[in-house]
Amino acid sequence: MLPILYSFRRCPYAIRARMALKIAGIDYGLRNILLRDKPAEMLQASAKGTVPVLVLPNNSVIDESLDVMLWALKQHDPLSLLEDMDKSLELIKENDTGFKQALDKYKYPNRYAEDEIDWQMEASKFVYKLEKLLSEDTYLFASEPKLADFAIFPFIRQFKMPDEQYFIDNFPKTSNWLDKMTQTDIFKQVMPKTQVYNHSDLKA
Ligand SMILES: N[C@@H](CCC(=O)N[C@@H](CS)C(=O)NCC(=O)O)C(=O)O
Repeated sequence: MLPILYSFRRCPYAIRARMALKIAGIDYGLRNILLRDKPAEMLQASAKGTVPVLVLPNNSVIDESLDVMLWALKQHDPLSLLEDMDKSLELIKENDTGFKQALDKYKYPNRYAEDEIDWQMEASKFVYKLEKLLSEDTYLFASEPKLADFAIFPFIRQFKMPDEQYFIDNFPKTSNWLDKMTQTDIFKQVMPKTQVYNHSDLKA
């Protein structure tokens, strides 16, 4: 029996989980879901209702994307992504907390219109940090990508979207890094549109 992954194609957390499983060479049954219509089986496995959720053949459940990455890579880490992991974990924590909050507000400005805060500027603080790291080496911590590169770039892909020119002009190194990460075969292999679980008529 294969593990089952509940996933949503564009979700940056689900993308990082799918990539780690792919890199580790772990096969799984993909259940591509709609966030607005979550399958009961998924909510039964993890009541918090976020993707990704990985259900293992022994029925244990991993419902945090970083835990899915670590679980997969601890079994097989052919790209040595876990090398020097503490630095990666610290940066990922920053990505998943302050940056992610600012990113959501930057992406959906109308929802936060009454705010006085410039969310583009708030989110940019973290991206400036990446820009600095990427001016010292090709990837965040080394000349090859590590855990942090794979865990963080799906979020920077979202940061680029509201104002591509702003991103390219202000963060040339990060922009170049993002291009490299999105051009990898691994990313392309985990991004195709697939049939939505329990919606045989729908692809997403
Ligand atoms: N901390 C969780 C966050 C996962 C998360 O928030 N995923 C979003 C989609 S990108 C989600 O499922 N949101 C629930 C919803 O929109 O209903 C993780 O790392 O796995």
